[in-house]
Amino acid sequence: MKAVLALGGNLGDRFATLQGGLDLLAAAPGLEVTAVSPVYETDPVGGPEQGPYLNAVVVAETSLAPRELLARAQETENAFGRVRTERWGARTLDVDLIAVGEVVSDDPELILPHPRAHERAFVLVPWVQADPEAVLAGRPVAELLAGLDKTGVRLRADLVLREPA
Ligand code: PH2
Ligand code: MG
Ligand code: MG
Repeated sequence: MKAVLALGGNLGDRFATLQGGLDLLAAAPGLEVTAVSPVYETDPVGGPEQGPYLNAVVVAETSLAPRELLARAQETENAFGRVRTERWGARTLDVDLIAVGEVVSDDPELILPHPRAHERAFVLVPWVQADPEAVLAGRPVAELLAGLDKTGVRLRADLVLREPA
């Protein structure tokens, strides 16, 4: 199945953390990274006053079940010192599952597709760069993006993630 993961963080060495998170995810058995988006610097959406994020999207081919993927994502966050305090607060690394194949889940621990992805330019802008054909819940991501404000999402062409071997 194809899995789409969104990475973001706004504390510490943000770019090193994104690269480290990507490398750690890619090291998981049963997950092969097939595309990595450019890196974007993004204004924080929601939550308390906080600094700008770096965001990127990773597309992978996986044989892992959604629950196992979620566990890998959370281990990766923990490995980079993620501390959960306030909802939508500042963090070193956030790894969100955006979509896993065509799986639809309303389990409160893992809602798929991600319930807010369709309205988040900081997810959809990098995603469509990694996969121009991307579809979210039956709608082309490029089309979803046409209706969103993208002013808070800026390409950081100077920061390029290395695709894991
Ligand atoms: N993540 C959030 C809340 N707000 N804003 C930006 N720009 N990027 C994020 O990754 C982000 C956010 C909760 O996960
Ligand atoms: Mg998130
Ligand atoms: Mg998260």
